[in-house]
Amino acid sequence: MNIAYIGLGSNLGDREQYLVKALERLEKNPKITITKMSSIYETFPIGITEQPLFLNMVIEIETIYSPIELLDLLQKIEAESGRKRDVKWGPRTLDLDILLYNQENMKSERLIVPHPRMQERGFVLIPLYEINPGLVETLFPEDFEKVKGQQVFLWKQKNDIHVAV
Ligand code: GSY
Repeated sequence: MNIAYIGLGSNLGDREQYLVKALERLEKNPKITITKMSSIYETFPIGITEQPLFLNMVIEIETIYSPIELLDLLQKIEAESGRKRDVKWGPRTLDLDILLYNQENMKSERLIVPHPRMQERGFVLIPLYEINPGLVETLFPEDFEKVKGQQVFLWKQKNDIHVAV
């Protein structure tokens, strides 16, 4: 069984519903089990800063999908949310990023793992720390100290997130 970490984000429309629907979609897939889920954080946009605030969270999954199969599924779920890939770094209904896949390093045109910018992003490292502090301390000790200063605010505790399965 493979262990992967996925970052979820939304900054358009009913942001929480986009995250919850994506969780439900993943949980219903027989080839995926969500094993850990962070709280939801409200975060200031990185990249294009003149856009709405994001909701972000991170999950750990077990899966028999290969990385590319998992990417295909995540892109399908993004498309189902109505996401359009027109503005790079721009607002989106749903963003699903593979952050880590086992301890693998891979680089192809479609996918780089570990995610190449994850260590600069408080909206990734802070929820990841919540679900696996040892992993963050081992892989990104100095980065984690730096991103703590970014504007990432607890928005909903994980126990209050209701996912229908
Ligand atoms: O790469 C994910 C999309 N994204 C985000 C995001 O999810 N959260 C925040 N805070 N800023 C972002 N900028 C981009 S692009």
